[in-house]
Amino acid sequence: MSDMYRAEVPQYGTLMELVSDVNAEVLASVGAAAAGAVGQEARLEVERHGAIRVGTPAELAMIRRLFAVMGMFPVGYYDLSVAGVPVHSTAFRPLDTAGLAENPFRVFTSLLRLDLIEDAALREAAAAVLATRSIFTPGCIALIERAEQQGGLDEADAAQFIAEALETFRWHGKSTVEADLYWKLRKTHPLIADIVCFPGPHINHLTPRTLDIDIVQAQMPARGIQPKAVVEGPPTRKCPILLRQTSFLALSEPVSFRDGGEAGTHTARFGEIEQRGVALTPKGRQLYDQLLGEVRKTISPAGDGSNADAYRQVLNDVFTAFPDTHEAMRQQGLAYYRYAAGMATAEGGNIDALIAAGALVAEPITYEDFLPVSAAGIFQSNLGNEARDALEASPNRAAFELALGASVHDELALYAEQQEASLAAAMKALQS
Ligand code: OOG
Ligand code: NI
Repeated sequence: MSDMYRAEVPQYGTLMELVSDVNAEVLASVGAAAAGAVGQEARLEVERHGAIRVGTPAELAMIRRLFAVMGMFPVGYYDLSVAGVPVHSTAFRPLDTAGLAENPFRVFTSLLRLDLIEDAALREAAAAVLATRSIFTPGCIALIERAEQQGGLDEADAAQFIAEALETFRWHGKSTVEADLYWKLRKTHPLIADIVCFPGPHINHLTPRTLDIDIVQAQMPARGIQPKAVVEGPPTRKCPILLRQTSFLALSEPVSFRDGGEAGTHTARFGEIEQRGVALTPKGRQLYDQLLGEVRKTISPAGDGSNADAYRQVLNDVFTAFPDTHEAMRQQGLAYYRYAAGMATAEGGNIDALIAAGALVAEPITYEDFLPVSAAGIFQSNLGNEARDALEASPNRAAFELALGASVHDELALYAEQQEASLAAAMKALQS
C-alpha cells in the first residue's frame, strides 16, 4: 500500500525521506529512550497509520473481517459529529506489543452517518448510490472467508489476498455519480461527496511516525511541503504524551463524472505526520481533555494560520499544569508504564522505593491510538473552508458496533492490562 500511495501521491515520498532523516538525527543525538521509543527503532522505519471512510454498515463489517485476516482489530470509538464531521470511527490495529512490533500499522476507519443529512431526498439518493457498489473484489471476499474457515492463509493465498485487498484502497478519478449529485453532496458536506461518489474507500493518507514533530514541521517548507499552521494535540514537552499530529494538502485531483458532466477537482488525499508519547490513564486523559478544553475556550486555531503563534502560547501556558517528568506522571497515576526488574537487588518496599533503589525500572508505554479533537482538526484542515451544513452532535457507539458486527476494544483497558502484567512479572522476578 505504501508503494501504491507513493506512486499516486509524490509528496508522500518526499515526506518519508524527511521523516527518516529526522529520525536518524534524533536517534543519533538523544537516543531512542529520550525520544520515548525504547526498543522501537526497528518498527519506526515501517510504522504507518492510514485512514479510510466507508459508506455503509455492510462495508464496515467486511472491512473488519478483512483487517482481522492481518491480526488487526477495532480499538476505540471516536465520535466526530461533536466537531461537525458526519462520521464515527474506530482504529484497526494489532492489540498487543508483540503484534505491533511485527505489524506497526493502524487504519483509522470512519463510517458515514447518513442519518445526519437533513435533506431526505439527498439522503435517499446517497443511500441508493452506496447500495449498488461493491468495494471488495470477489477474490478478496473469497479469501477472507477461507482465512476465517482455516484460521489463516498459506503463503500463496496470503500474497493473493494482499493483491486483491489493495484494490479496495486504490484511488479512482472517475466518479460513479452524475456531476449534479456530486455537487449537491459536496455542498452539504465535502466528506459526504468523498465517501459516496467514488467506487471505493481510497486510502486518504499514510502517516509515518517521527521522533520530533517540531523539527519535521520546521523543515517541511524547505522540501516543498506546506504543513497546516498548528500541530494538533499536546504542546512540545520534555516527556511527550499521547499524540501530536500535523498534516498538509497533498493533491487536488481531477475528477470526471458518470454523465460526462463538466469535470472538476476533488481533494481526497493529504499528507500527515505524527509523534507518539506515553499513554495516559483515565486520570491523565481527563486532565488532558480539561486543559485542552481550557485552551480552546480561550482561542481556537484559525484555518488560515493567522493566530498560530497566539494559539501555541496559550497551549504552552495552560499545559504547564500537566507534570512533565515521567517520575511525576507515574507517581500521580497520570500515565501508563511497563515495569521490569532492574540491575540492583532489592530489600523490598513499595514501587517508588524499588525504583529509587534501581531494583525496578519503568518505561513509558507508547500511546497507540488516536484523539477525537485532533482527528477533527485533521479532517477539517483537509476539507478546505467550503461552506457546509451545521451538524448536531450525537455519539452513537451502539449503532457503530451494530454496524461493525462486533464491539470495539477499550484502549485504556489494553494499556492497564499491559502495565499490570509487566508489574506482576517484574515483582515475581525480584522475589526469585
Ligand atoms: C481521518 C482523519 C483522522 C488522524 O490521524 O487523527 C486521522 C480521515 O480524514 O479520514 O487520520
Ligand atoms: Ni491520520
